[in-house]
Amino acid sequence: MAYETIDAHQQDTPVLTVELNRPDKLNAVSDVMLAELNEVFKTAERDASVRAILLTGKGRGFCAGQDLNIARERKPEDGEFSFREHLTTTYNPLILRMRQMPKPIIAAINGVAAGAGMSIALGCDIRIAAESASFVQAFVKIGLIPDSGSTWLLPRLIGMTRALDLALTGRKIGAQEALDWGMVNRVVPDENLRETAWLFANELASAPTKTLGYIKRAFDFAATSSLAEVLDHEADLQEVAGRTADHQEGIAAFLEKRPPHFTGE
Ligand code: LHQ
Repeated sequence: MAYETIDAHQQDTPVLTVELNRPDKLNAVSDVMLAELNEVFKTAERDASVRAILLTGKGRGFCAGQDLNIARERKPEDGEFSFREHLTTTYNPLILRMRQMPKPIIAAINGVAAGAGMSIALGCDIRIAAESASFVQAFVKIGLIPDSGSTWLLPRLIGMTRALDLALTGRKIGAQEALDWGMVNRVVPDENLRETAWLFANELASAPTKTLGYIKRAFDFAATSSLAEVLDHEADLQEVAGRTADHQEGIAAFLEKRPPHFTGE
């Protein structure tokens, strides 16, 4: 399917690559981009041939957050625009869809990730950053609070002390600091980003896909539940993971001393 603000491609591979495609604006988010991202993730969720998603940006930015040219035209004081309505119908479903996606999403962060663009990066499961990548909780600079899940995701990744530092000051941090703080999984030279992220995505795409989905679900559930609830939830999910063909294959491969061939079933 042809999109206007993103580029999605998957050729003879279980990895769907999604590129944000407004490079002149550092891939700032428009309403069309929000609709297209929601659509591409919805389609990927249902498409069994997709077993991992690689998200990156074209040009020198990953994503600069909400397009401020569009934001300037909006007049909330006239009742013509509601931040609440906008968020609950566009960004929020997108972030929820990413967190609930039963397949891994790998971000290849090629440049700046600012505002909601940083939230989108945080909504991914694995973050591989180029050395020149940077992160900005830009919201406060324009008098807004962090949205699109940043208040939930950021402290869970880097702790409350550092999350509040970034959110209150809006200061930019580089890839190495993000790595030291546990916000990204790896930092690689700019020229190696695509290759590294691609290999990572392919490795995850050959894993037991359904189980990866259950693992994501288990961790997100655990983030807001008691130990007793989590133990019960783990037992429920293990009940289904234990009935997958990939579980049988994993055991057989181990006992037969050969690499497993997981099919995602
Ligand atoms: C942009 C943008 C941009 C348009 C760079 N828009 N053009 C908000 C409102 C409503 C509802 C929902 O949620 C939200 C959530 C949010 O995301 S709020 C936060 C919005 N984002 C920002 O405030 C970030 C604004 N951008 C920046 O601070 C800088 O551009 C960063 C730090 C991202 C990058 O700085 P530089 O590397 O120095 O690049 P630059 O500033 O020169 O930008 C390059 C071009 O991209 C430039 O256009 P031009 O025509 O002059 O070359 C910028 O105007 C454009 N651009 N971000 N968000």
